[in-house]
Amino acid sequence: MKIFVAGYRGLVGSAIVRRLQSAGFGSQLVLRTRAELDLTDARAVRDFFDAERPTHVYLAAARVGGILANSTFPADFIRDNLLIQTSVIDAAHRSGAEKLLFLGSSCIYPRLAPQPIREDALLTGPLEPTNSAYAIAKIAGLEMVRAYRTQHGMKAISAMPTNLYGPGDNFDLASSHVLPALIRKFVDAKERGDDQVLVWGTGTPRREFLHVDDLADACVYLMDRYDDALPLNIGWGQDVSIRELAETVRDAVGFRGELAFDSSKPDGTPRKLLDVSKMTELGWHASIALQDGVRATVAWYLAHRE
Ligand code: GFB
Repeated sequence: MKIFVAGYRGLVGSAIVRRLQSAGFGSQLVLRTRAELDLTDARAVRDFFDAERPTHVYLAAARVGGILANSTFPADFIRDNLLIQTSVIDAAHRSGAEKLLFLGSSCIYPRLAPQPIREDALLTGPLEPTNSAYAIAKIAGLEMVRAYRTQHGMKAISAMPTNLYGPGDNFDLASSHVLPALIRKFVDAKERGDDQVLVWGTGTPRREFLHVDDLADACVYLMDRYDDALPLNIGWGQDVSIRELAETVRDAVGFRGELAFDSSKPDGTPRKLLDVSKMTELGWHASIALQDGVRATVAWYLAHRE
């Protein structure tokens, strides 16, 4: 077995590598940095797969970002994701890889999908405009997985993670997702002695958060046990409002000031909670509760922010 984790320096890829290493697969990993292998370069990706012939592929490489980055740079999000996933899925097929796991995202479901969102809600309604370019690229990836299964008999599967967080996340305020942004804002505010922290939007949107180590565990579980065209939701099973999330982060950081809301910033989709009953039926469930995961991620940030 030779395992290629594409995007191994990112939030998801690094968690998958940690999970595989702890399961004793460390010596079977083949990893490349972006400088060593540009995954948007189809020729380079073909050459890499022909030379290394990985048997198992975790496609965790993607251009990702929070609501502001997605709405400011939609061209980069659609271009890079289409190129990365097309290059990797096609090269894996041509070089005879035994199994590939592709990662979608909960934001590819319709903006107003019934909650909790079932897998069959895909392509049943209009998308959330703040991330439609990213979503359409990811939907193309899901369809590509389905098409390569049908036409080529490729053992390719897709998983749909909810909003993720954890060690190795992006804490840059302009491009990050809400959870790392709030950790940074509360830590900075506490250290500066500020009396309030500004939270984007109204605080009313609801999101579900999954620790990335739970996602990595689910990915390895599916690689071993699942081989079907249906993409599977992976989530925690409960959501919180952005206000509740901010209070959780505030308490984990130990900031004593107030929350203020900047309603000039977009709320995005009003609610995003995945129906995880299919994963539950398969015997998998997440285990890291939000309070524990946030506390651990605050500690990680304080130790690694330099
Ligand atoms: O995490 P986030 O950027 O992305 O924002 P989405 C979630 C909610 O948190 C929005 C609010 O309502 C934001 O307005 N929020 C509050 C903040 N304060 C902040 C802050 O300081 N920074 C950020 N970033 N948000 C993303 C998609 O949507 O979901 C991506 O754009 C991706 O495509 C990801 O799929 C999972 O949950 O709205």
